[in-house]
Amino acid sequence: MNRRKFIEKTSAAGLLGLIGSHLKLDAAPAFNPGKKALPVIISTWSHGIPANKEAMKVLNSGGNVLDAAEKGVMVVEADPGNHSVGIGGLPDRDGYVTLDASIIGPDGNAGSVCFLQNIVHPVSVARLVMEKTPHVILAGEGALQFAVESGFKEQNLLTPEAEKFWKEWLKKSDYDPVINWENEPNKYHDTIGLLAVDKDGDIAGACTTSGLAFKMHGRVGDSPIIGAGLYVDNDVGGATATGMGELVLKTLGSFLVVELMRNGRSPQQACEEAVMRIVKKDPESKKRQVGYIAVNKNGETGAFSLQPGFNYAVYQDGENRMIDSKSHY
Ligand code: SD4
Repeated sequence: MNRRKFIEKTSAAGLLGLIGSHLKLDAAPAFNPGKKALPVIISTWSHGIPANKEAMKVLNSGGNVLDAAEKGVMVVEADPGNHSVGIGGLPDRDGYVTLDASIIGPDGNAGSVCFLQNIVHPVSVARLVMEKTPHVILAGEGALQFAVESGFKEQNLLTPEAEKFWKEWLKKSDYDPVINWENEPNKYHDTIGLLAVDKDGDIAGACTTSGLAFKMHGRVGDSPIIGAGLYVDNDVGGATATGMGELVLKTLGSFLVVELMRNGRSPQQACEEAVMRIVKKDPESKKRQVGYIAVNKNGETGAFSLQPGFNYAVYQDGENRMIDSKSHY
């Protein structure tokens, strides 16, 4: 064996050994379809309550889990009083409302749109990208063109109230996303990410947002990036993220959470470990917020955030309720 071949062989073997010892790739959690925990819907922030309600209604009326995820988040997209998703979302620093959304079904198919303007329901455009095109992501003008060709109506998404917030912000134009802007009533950013598991343990997820308020024109966050803001593997579970998308993007957070569950972590442990990855790698973590929620195929749920103040809604066993997430700092 020449030297090069030897190095190739030994490094491949080393790599396999490493994978073997650290990642049990097929170790999905045991699935018990009889369990009372199913169906379950989990979603981010208090707008999760009406979203969960709609998603559960879809499941209870015989709809499939993908419809449940889409219809659930559409409630929030259509609410002009919500300034972080769909119509009424806060604009970028130049005054444009630009939306990001993604969706993943139990078959592992995924679709997303980013930097999309003038369409109230980006999640439904993302679903059509998934179902009607050979692609996963459409962006900007092309996404809008596809939406219009598919029958979506264009509409101005900048409501007078959102415009007022923007004009207020323009006075200082100081862009530094601070922790838990989310909690100021009627302001700023809270993405809706929703995960649904039906009674058979099939999983779908959706995530939709106007992104960070007053972001740079053209900025795309984590929410439309499969594996960052949203990930589902029907053998294991699903995860979705909210908060400062840049920190989620750099650690591919939702994919990480799902892979950790695949390797035996509970949803709670997986969310905690993914947040700790950010803490370890990113000095920004001290000043920013990120929250993850997760569910596994058995209907167990979990959540964790960098900072206090993150909450989420869980609809399970007949009850739709808010839970305060634990946090690192
Ligand atoms: C983003 N993750 O665009 C989104 C914003 C968000 O709660 O989740 N806010 O970075």
